[in-house]
Amino acid sequence: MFMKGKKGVILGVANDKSIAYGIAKACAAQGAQIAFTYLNDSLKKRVVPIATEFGSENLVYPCDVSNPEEVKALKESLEKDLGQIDFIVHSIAFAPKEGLSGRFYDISKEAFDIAMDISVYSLIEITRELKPLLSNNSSILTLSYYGGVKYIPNYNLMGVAKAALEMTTKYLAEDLGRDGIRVNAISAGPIKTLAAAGISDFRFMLKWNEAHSPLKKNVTIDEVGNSGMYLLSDLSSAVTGEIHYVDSGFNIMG
Ligand code: 0WD
Repeated sequence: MFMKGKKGVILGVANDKSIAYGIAKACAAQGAQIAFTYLNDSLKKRVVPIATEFGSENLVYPCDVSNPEEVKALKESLEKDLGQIDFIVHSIAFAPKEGLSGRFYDISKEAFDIAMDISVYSLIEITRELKPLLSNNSSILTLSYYGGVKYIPNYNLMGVAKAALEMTTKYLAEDLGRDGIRVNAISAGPIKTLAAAGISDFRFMLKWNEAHSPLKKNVTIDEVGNSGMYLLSDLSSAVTGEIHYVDSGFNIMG
């Protein structure tokens, strides 16, 4: 029971295919108490049964990270219902469709701002707003992708956002280390989720990764979940500022 006695919040469950769901499953199996958030009312219908599955039916809150009031309200609710927390999972990203295909130089400032706000700035904002609740032995985890390091066809605007997210992880790790807060990212291999459906030719990405990774397979949300649990637990107590690849080894290939 590596998460026994730990309480935390997971942002970014859209359904039971979400990476955040895999992380919740692994943490709950190790004894964690988990609060969940949902983006809007249509996702609420999906998230409430998932929270119930983990005994968290009374710990489900709205939080659209592009709305600072909802982030502040989340802090108030968590404080009231959980008090101190030990972990945060930020499993959120969004880019307008125009940023995920076509010519890169065509990206509008509006699309750029939206992608950076929801996929990057939200990690800073969530961290700042929830920091008063974090214990001095706590862990924050976000999700990245290799398209933030190397060119990946069609990943375009999200690639730029993931590069910024990875550096945000490192600067936050330095800043919060003195408070006993660790900040890490998992760079996951491609997985068929709602968010992935927005990326053109995603099926080709899956096939390519399977064929060209050392393990010759794609990764599952359970595998990302287990690695996430490690980074959220005391098993990784000396690990911070790390971008941990869970990608069947794809990133080492030339
Ligand atoms: O191949 C993949 N699926 C990979 C995903 C490989 C590597 C990394 N990732 C990343 C994504 O970029 C994202 O950061 O993992 C994270 C989770 O993505 P996911 O599990 O693949 O996708 P999904 O199940 O769709 O969850 C992402 C959720 C949203 O879902 P939808 O599909 O409704 O956009 O992010 C949430 C929302 O629930 N989200 C927001 N939450 C709060 N406020 C917002 C927002 N403004 N926008 C999106």
